Amino acid sequence: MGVVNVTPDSFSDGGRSFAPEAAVAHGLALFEQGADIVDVGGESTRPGAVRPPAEEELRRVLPVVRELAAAGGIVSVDTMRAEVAARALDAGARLVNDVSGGLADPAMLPLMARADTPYVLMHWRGHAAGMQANADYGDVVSDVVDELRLRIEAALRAGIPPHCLIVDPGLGFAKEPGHNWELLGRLREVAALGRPVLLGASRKSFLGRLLADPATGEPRPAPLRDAATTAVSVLAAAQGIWCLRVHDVASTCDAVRVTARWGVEADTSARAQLRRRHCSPCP
Ligand code: PMM
Repeated sequence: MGVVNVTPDSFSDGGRSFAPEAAVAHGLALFEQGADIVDVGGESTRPGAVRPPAEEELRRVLPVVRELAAAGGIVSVDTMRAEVAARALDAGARLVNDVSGGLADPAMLPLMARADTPYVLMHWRGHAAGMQANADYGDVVSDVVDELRLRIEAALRAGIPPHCLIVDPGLGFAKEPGHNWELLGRLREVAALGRPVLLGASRKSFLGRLLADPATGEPRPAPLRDAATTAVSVLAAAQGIWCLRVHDVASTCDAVRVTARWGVEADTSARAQLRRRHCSPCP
């Protein structure tokens, strides 16, 4: 899954795709590089970010979703708002990536029950403005898995078919670096929820901290974290993670192909799995 952030303030790509034409061109390039899915988002979720109004989010994402879907690719919309998800689905999106796991907007789960479309439930403990204050865990992996299980149950109660549900441990969302590493080291416990797992480690600050300049202690800047992201992609693919959400699609595609050829259980085609597990029973 390649990332297109149609935001002026994303930490990872600094607003490079803020203009719709630039965002569309970037999304097409990601498909060209091998992305099975392109994820279009209009709200920055970096720690401390202020939410745009819904109208602004719609203005950012809809033209980009429409054009990328018209070009024939599988487009995902990264939104916590049911209204944005509904309009994006009408514009051709085929997957909804909700970083709040249905918690931010009470209309989201009922919408997804009607839509019968793949839906990513991410582990979430509050909006970006204050989320790092919620990075308080006993055992982070058990806590995240328990909280994700509650979200799966809520989604099923709302009528979302089980085959549409994908889970994500939400690296960097109300997590300190050590929490992210613990989750990565124990991904199999997340996979044991029995749903496909999506992982978003790309360029995140825990990688920047790991790679900090030894002289100054300054974290490695976001655009220089792609090799580390690729390493995460290899290790995650080797554990059968269903989908990797990344900025540098080309290097992750290569990494996943090497992992698969090595003989571990990676599946190089998220598209095939998406069809098999989700899209074929969904309209
Ligand atoms: N991370 C970001 C945004 N959306 N969606 C999912 N499912 N998982 C993530 O980890 C995730 C996400 C923030 O990163 P960005 O600014 O690079 O988009």
